[in-house]
Amino acid sequence: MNEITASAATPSRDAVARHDFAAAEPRWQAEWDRRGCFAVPDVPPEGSSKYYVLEMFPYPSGKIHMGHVRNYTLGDVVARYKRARGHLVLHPMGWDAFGLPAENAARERGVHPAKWTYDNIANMRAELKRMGLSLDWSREFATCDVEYYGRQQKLFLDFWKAGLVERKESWVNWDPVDGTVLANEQVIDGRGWRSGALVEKKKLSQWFLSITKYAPDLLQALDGLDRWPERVKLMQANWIGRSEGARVRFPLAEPVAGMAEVEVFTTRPDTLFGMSFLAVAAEHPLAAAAAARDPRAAEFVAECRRMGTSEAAIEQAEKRGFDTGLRVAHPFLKGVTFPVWIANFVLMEYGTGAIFGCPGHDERDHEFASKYGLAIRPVVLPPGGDPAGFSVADAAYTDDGTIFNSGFLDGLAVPAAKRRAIEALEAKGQGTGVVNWRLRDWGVSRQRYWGCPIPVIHCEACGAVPVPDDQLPVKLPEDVDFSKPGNPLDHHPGWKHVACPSCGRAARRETDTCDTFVDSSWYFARFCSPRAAEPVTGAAVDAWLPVDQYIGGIEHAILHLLYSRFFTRAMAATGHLKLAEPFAGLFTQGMVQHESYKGADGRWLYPEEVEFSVEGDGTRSAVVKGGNEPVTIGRVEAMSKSKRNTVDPGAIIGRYGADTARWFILSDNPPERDMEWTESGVAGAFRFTQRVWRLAANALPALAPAGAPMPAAAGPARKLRQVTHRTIAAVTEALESFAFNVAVARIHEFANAIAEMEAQAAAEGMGAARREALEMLARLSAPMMPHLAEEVYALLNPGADRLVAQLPWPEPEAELLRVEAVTLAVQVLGKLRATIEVPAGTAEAEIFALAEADENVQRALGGKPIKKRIHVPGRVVNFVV
Ligand code: ANZ
Ligand code: ZN
Repeated sequence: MNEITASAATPSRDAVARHDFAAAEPRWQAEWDRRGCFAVPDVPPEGSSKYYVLEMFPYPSGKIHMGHVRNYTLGDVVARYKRARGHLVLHPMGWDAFGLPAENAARERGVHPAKWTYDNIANMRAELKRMGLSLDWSREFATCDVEYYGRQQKLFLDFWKAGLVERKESWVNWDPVDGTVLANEQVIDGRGWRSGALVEKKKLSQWFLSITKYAPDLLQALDGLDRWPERVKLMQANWIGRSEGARVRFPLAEPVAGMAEVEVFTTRPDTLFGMSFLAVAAEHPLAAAAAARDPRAAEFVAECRRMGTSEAAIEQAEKRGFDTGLRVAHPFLKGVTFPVWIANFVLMEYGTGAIFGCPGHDERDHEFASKYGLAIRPVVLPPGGDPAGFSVADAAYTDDGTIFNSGFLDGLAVPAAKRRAIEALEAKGQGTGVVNWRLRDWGVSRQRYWGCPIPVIHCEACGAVPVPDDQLPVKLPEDVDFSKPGNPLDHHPGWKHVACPSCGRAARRETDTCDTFVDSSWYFARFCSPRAAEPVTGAAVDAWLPVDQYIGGIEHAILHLLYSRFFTRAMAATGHLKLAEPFAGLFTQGMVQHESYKGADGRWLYPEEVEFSVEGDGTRSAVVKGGNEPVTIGRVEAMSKSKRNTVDPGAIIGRYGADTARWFILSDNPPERDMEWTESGVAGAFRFTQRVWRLAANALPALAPAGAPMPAAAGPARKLRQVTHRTIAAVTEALESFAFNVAVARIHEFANAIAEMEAQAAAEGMGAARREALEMLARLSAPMMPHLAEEVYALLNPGADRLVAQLPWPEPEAELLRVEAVTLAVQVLGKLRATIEVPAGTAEAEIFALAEADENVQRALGGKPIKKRIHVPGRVVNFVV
């Protein structure tokens, strides 16, 4: 078994002068494949140590970009390293394949979304394969495969049974032209991002996943994620947004439309005496009541509906309001009432959709009160402040302090005043202390074709009925018409008309499909047994999950990761999984950047359209290739299609090979930081691949046979062995800590050291030491440059039965790591006078004696008595006289 083929193991001898990557890379890829180096079983055998490394799967947009190259190279380094360390590594790949671009392609170019998507996948799969990633391709799937989304429908129904799915009415952004709901991000200046139509706020019945049920746990469990970046945990915590406060009920001076009171949510019940108004959201029932009585109120409400609705948009928009003329009574001040406003900065979806305004101590309220001439009454005094002179004219005071102007709360610190105010409200039956969460339930309904159909049938008699198991999967119809606006599933002639599974009467299929974030919330679990009949197989997920190392972009720090954490919990609640946290380790990579270029008329230019020249003083200038139109060299920024500062990975790999692209993308900066892609950088990486090849090829005739005894005596050969083993230790440490750029730097130094030793090729034992060094050069580079590593290793070991991809990670010999001598700087009064070399482990007293005995030191001391001796081990000795 696993016999080696001559073609794979023995690079052509003619190629000694140059590493022929174009021939070598596909050859090694085929060989890894043939030997099944990266395939793992669904259930790891007893006693194996599993490691699951996963990169966020790509959206099949058509071509891979440099962000993918960086992401998948990082993951591949981890996978190859962990495999060499003896782990059974699960490293799969798939496609996050549903989504709007496929539908846009259908509308704009008449190509079916399925064809567009699967063609793109074929293209991108080929590109990824050229990168030489150590993936188990047998596990590949796309979320638009019915084998995947059918199982997702099963999960949806299981969640429903477990009380984790709800159908509720909610306010949505409705694009009347496209006939669809828009996400907040898709509303730009109040208009639909595609249609440009004025967006309406509309109440719609939608499907929701009950993520809020897990809000406390999702927050608390962040503490246990010790291999996640702090930044990501903080973003999640803010998104979940736990705040402690109170709900306070304000009686209306006179009841309206059957309402006698308004309830607000506040985190600052301590500031109740600083109240000057109450405000409700435009969608609040009280606003509706006011609108029914007053056309101007109705006009204001309508205007608010047309506004951009994202929280960020509201935060930035000018604060605007309308005084309804209604008034509420203060809970503690007898006979005092305040006006009720409708305000655009109050969100219906948060708290109760109503607030009490305290302009002295809240920024938004301050801005609002200043604009409308409402009272500003300070009630929190900063530490050391003067109650008579303190005012909040320019800005609200939002920090801690002592309460004043506040009756029974006077003199209390803010936290104590909060508790006291809540007690008083509870005693009067006008409020309660509560914990509020910013997190909302997850609305998953989308009025689109290219998504996972929500497996529900609506019956006039029975209501919403789950699609029975034996009718799953609910397949997307293929014959769809994109010429009309709106959801093609909705105006498909036949698809939605079905019999009610419960009473048999004519009923209607749900035509909403799932938010694509649902698809990406459990794919990591499906990878464990991708062909299973059930969504997941217990034995597979129990063994493989959690993902040990997840790698992806920071743009997914909130939604994708939070949804996946929720899904894992929901799948545990429905018996599919046994764990809560899907990703034990998370790494977020930086972006790939490039200079940007503009032509004389300001149009963006691709890097390959530009020709550079360097002046005598080193300044660079550029013109458009093949002419003399001047080019402005712009900032280095994230690669983007709109600025055309992109470089096509396919072209780079074609020109320099995959190893070069991988090596360069790892070399420049720590992986968590942004890195700049430069032509000179790639060219340098390419030269390095050739250099490694030449070092090995040139040394070949002088090397001892494999297995020859290693030199023991001191001398150049032993020195080389020390360098080799120190490099093994250093590269290992760098790979363990994700410092891949450091690993690259150490390997560069190692190559330099090997080259410097070429002059001493004839020294005793050098044949064996050099063989070892070159083999290690190959093996240590293998996670980063896997093809070159195989090529060099095979050159050194023709006919070897194992590939580098199958070899264990090298261990350094402790004896060769030992530091034998230490060089110390010797100072007198802080001034360098000599350097001495002492054997490692020399006692301090002896070090002082040796330092003092040095001729130059003696001269500097000039016979004066030494007052103080200082020794910084390994670095410096200083004498004070
Ligand atoms: C009175 C008050 C006085 C407030 C004060 C703050 C400072 P977090 O921490 O994010 O939970 N608020 C409550 N519901 C709101 C809504 N639906 N839309 C807009 N704002 C709302 O914020 C809670 C605070 O945000 C609440 O506390 C409330 O204003 C406001 F000196 O109540 B506060
Ligand atoms: Zn029915």
